[in-house]
Amino acid sequence: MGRPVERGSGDASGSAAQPELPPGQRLQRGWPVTHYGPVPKFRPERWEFRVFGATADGGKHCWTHEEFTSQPYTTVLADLHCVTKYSMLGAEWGGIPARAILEIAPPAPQVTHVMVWAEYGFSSNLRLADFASERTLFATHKDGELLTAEHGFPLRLVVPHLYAWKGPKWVRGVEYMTADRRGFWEERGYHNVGDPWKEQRYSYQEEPGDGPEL
Ligand SMILES: Nc1nc2c(c(=O)[nH]1)N[C@H]1C(S)=C(S)[C@@H](COP(=O)(O)O)O[C@H]1N2
Ligand SMILES: [Mo]
Repeated sequence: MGRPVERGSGDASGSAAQPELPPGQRLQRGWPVTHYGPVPKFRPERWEFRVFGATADGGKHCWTHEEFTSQPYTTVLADLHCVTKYSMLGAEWGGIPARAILEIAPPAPQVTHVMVWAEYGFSSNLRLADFASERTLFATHKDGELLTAEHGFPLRLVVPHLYAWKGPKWVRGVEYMTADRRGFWEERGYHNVGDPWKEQRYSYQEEPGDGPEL
């Protein structure tokens, strides 16, 4: 689901291949900047990445910027779908897989969700399975280049199978949770799960089990 497919093949036969755009999305050329609030200034000496909450060992795990970014680097090819209806296709994101963090700082067995925290208290909640997807990445690069400040430098989360607001820019940590709680946009009318292929845009579309009561 949600993987980029080959484009421009001129195949108009109506095959059953996955369409390249989720329903209701239009193609965006270039890379716009979309976020709430100001762009934070990166101060390496004050930056740390924290994993806290219901960890397996009950403790907090912290990394400096240098420690975090010296972990094994991988790339993931993924599209970005903004809930405001544009999609940017075929970006190559580079960084550290979320799974690596789950391995180094494992969650307690009761953990079902995570809250991903960013600068200025921005947050987004994810089901543990979405966070643990092998394509979920803490990105430092796009198309081989370091992220720019407005696109989330030094670190942003990319969750390829969900709308882009599920991927905070300027990430600073992850909270392991034993129950679901809404993040910043999820508290403000956006869908708790946010699957673009199911067009889960707004919280009024939620079905029982999709999220905590509003
Ligand atoms: N910290 C933070 N991250 C954020 C947001 C935000 O408001 N704050 N907006 C999200 C939304 S709605 C989108 S579409 C993408 C946009 O990423 P871009 O500006 O790099 O295109 O960032 C996401 N990450
Ligand atoms: Mo967005």
